[in-house]
Amino acid sequence: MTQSPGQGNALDNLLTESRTFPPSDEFAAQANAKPELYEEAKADREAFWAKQAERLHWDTKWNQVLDWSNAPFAKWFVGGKLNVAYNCVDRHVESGHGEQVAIHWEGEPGDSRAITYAELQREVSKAANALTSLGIGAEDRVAIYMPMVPEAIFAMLACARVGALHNVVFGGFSAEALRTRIQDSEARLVITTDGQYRRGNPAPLKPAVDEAVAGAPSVEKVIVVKRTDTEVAWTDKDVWWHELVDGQSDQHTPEAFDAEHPLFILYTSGTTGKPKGILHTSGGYLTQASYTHHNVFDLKPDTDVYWCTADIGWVTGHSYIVYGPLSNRVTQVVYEGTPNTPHEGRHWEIVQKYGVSIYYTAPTLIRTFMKWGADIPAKYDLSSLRVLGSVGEPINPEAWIWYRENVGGGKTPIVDTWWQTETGAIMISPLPGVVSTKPGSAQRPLPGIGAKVVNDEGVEVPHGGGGYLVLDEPWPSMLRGIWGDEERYRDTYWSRFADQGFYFAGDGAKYDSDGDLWLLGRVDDVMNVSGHRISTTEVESALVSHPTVAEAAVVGASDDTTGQGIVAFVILRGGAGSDAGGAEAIKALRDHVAKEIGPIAKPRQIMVVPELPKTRSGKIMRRLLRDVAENRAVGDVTTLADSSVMDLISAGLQSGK
Ligand code: 6R9
Repeated sequence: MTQSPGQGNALDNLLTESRTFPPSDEFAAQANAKPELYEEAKADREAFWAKQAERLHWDTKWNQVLDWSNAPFAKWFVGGKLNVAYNCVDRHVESGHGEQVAIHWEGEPGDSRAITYAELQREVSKAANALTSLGIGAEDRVAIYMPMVPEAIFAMLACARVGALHNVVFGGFSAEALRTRIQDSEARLVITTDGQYRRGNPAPLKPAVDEAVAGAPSVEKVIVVKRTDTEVAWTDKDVWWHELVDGQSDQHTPEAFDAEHPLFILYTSGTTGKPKGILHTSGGYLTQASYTHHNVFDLKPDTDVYWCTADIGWVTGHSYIVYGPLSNRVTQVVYEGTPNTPHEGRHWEIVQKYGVSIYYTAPTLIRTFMKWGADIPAKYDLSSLRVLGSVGEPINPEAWIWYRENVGGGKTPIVDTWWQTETGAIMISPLPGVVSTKPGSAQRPLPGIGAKVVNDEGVEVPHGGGGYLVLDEPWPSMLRGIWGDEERYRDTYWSRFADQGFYFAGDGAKYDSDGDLWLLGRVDDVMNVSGHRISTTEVESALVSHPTVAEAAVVGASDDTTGQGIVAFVILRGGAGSDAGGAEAIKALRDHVAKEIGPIAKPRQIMVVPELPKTRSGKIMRRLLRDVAENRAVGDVTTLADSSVMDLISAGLQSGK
């Protein structure tokens, strides 16, 4: 492995975790998931997935479950036709649930809106008609750059309805990051808002779109939702959402598309500076999103209130706010803002207000709640909660136990769900009511999914040993490629274990002696900061694009709250003034990274150094820099071209330069 696991040695020690929490008889008796699912899937995987696909409404049934003849390009439910938006909205209205609340939307300033399935159907239909009026149809790309407002969900579903691909870009990304994503996907339309609420204040959003669109000639129109009512500059491409959409007919007949019709592109960091446009399609993706949401969260559509705290800018928002939950006729909370606005009990206040019963969040937030103190959740009535979920990075057992005790009242199952933008839906997770949960372990591949831990040669590692996580069977919601880059798709995921035909996930993993799976963090140059994937190269390119920087090396160092924190080592250009490396210069660099990528990529720490440790072939030895960043004794330096470099670096840091 080229990189040690995200949580360093801590996780190794915790692998001896032996506490387990069996489901109560009461929970098991009512659980959606039954133990037989594992057997059923093992007996006939394709028949199993075909049965799961029956959860959806198909206009035309498929004639082949899986076509893997052109591997690694899969086709699932070949010949089938469906409309994804119809499955998430209309069919629930048609089955008599039009008055059920689909979305309890909670704005950061305290405004709220309850949207029923009937209303959702009208809003999505109007938005779909608006897209059609702009000439947007099947196969067109639409970039969505919005905060968590209901229109963002309407927009995604409207795209799905007319067969256009959405490319949602997280609202925290910079203009530059937005521009490259618009350009790579050649989006014809951008949907955005005037501004967004962040930590109690309105912040402008549209200026970033203006800047991005100025450098992205494919964009013909920009639809702007009025959210904060901040004044915005106006160009002749711009049109207000309320002027374009509100007057449209609320009737729209959905068209059935092929099961393999592309649904969306979502960019994620890889090991190079250029983000990858992960492509997902319709039938297989929706099948697995729906199946996993039903079984992993045990959703009961008539009684549960579900809340996934992700942003729609990430894959978790796509699969577990929009497609999985809505296909299952969820009633869910969607919250616009930050967890400590206006106070640190905001999430628990919302749980109490809506009677949330299923809550799905990220370890980084759980650790933040821990820091804020157990007395905060203790002030609220959280007795409605019955299932808790975790996603985005390994959850350390302490955080897991804290979550169960202080949020779950010491009784709720916790589902630690491993998956990726590329896998489209959950792959590894305990099934609540079936599996005895174990703090810190994602435990086992879901029924229908195959996962192995292998060594460099692709040979399975015996239980107890660490290795690479691979997926050894195609799955319905797997990515269908990287937008516009077939070679990169093969190289990144399928070349490492080409002989075995395994998908290489990029994570280290280990099965313990009980056969439970532990995820040990990335094994490539991808960092995981608060559950967000950021590549070291991306941050390095941003740093060296600043005029004062000659060279930069970036590592992810263990961080108690964010999992990993970004630590940058920079060599400044000779000409940089005498205060080089001073607080101001460093602030300028951090701001520069925020401008190039987004605030989430701001280094936690920037160290100015005279040299970087390199091998004779010129490769930066990040392992040694990580030792420095994590305050450890520096490891083996014998492969360095100049072994005195590490002394220079350490001496410079100690003297405070
Ligand atoms: C859904 C999502 C994927 C990477 C993945 C892994 C890490 C996600 C995890 C987990 C340990 C879990 N990851 N869930 N690691 N336990 N339950 O996060 O997608 O943003 O693409 O990140 O996140 O390293 O490879 P994405």
